[in-house]
Amino acid sequence: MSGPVPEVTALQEVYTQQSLLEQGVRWNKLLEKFQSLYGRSADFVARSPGRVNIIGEHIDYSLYSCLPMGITPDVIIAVSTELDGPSGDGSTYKLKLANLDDQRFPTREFDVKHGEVEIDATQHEWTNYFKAGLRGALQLLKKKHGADFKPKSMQVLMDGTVPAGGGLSSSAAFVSASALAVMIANGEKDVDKKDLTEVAIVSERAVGVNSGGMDQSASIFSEKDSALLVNFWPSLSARPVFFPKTSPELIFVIAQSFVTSNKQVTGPIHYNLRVVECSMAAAFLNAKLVPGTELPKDAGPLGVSLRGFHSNYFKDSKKSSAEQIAELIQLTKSTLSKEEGYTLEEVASAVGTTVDDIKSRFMSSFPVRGERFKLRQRALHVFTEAARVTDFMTLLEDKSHHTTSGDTAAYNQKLGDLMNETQDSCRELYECSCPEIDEICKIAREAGSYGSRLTGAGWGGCSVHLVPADKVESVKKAFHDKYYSKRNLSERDLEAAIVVSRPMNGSAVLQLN
Ligand code: NG1
Ligand code: MG
Repeated sequence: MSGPVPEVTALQEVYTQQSLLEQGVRWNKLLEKFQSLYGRSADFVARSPGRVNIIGEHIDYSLYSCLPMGITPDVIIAVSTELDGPSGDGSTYKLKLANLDDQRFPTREFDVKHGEVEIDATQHEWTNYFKAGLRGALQLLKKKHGADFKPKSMQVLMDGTVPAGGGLSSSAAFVSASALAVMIANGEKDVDKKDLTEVAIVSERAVGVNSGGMDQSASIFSEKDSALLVNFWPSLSARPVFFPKTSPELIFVIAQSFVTSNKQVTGPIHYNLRVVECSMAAAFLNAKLVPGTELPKDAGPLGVSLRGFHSNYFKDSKKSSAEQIAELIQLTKSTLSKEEGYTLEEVASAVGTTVDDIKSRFMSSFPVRGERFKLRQRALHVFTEAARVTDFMTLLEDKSHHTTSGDTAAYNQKLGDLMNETQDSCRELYECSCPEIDEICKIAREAGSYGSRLTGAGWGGCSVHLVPADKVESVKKAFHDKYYSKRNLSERDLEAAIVVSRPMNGSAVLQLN
């Protein structure tokens, strides 16, 4: 389902009827402020939304499929390019970056020399995300147009409504919208969604996170009224997946925990460490179970993945993918037997190499800290989660449920059970939940949610709940009574605490003149 990022002419094409008024006010504010800030009107606005992941958590960077959907909160970037063309020889051009929320995100100006964008990932600075998208887009443009390519100067004003550090992928929305804005500003027509996604995935790694590709795919490819199955193996592809029209309708309720996990800070002991553990597990299993073979090089952040080991192990096998995964779960239990985790020395000896080699292969691109690497638990999470995604998809695509008759409650509960199992696995095996998220899930289930779990990286952030339409109000009330009212939250936080979003469109461009 590739093709160009759509150009829209009206906000109706981007948002739901219910949110139009509010979004109209917001877009007008953006365009008016643009005019007053830069003394001219914007040429276009690029938009990319956040996402919620329904199932398939922490397996994208192991190159297993996941099932996210685009949501209403998004990043919108207004741009003009006409003024301040490139300097005399075209080697330097100027960027002005402002944010509607200029208290929290102060305006910056910088020069880009010879198309090189410097990013200091050690600084937690909001414009880094724009620069990441800029760098990726410029690389692509240079590749396409050759050495003569001269980027345009840009004036930029952005606004983001995806809560930062909240698991709804504010970063990917920002990077994807930025890369798109740079492509359009430089005259690209019909920006290909797959090219843009690949640029955004690689770009985001420049900000210091070893991320997989789920968020950028969801932000760019999503379509109204459907979830998105994102496959990473053997290469990136995505397709819409429709939920059965059950009665009462199934709704996704997204609830913030207000525990903020900042990957730039906690990456070395959380996110980036998990990426390393999964890649080490792949190398370990490969060395033990397919000795004498190399792990195939692939698009994972560290160049090898559990999915790569999977295909190496089952080369030419006739078994179904469900049988393969079931076997991998058993093999992981017997091969990676140490519950307490492995030291670097143990990993090196199993792989048949030195500690230095392991460090340079797995621990040199991003800082990680760890004494023992829990390869067994991480691999078991990945394989069982991959199986749950398949089971979830099988349920969704079982046409007998695409009617309003039949035992919908039992069917819905099956979907919910899979989400609940994901939460258990994230808590026990992947250790990426936190007590607050566990509590929110319990509150929701007691109030009528079929399935409740963390969404996104975890260690705080957001949770997602599968709720029948007639229980949405009681679930929301339970969150307020039993969780939010016990915390000291600002008006603004409370407003953003719960999002009830339908699946929304991905990236789009609104041309203004
Ligand atoms: P968040 O933290 O929600 O943006 C991260 C990764 C995803 C994926 C999920 C876990 C980034 C940009 N995104 O999402 O690729 O691995 O965690 O499933 O790092
Ligand atoms: Mg993110």
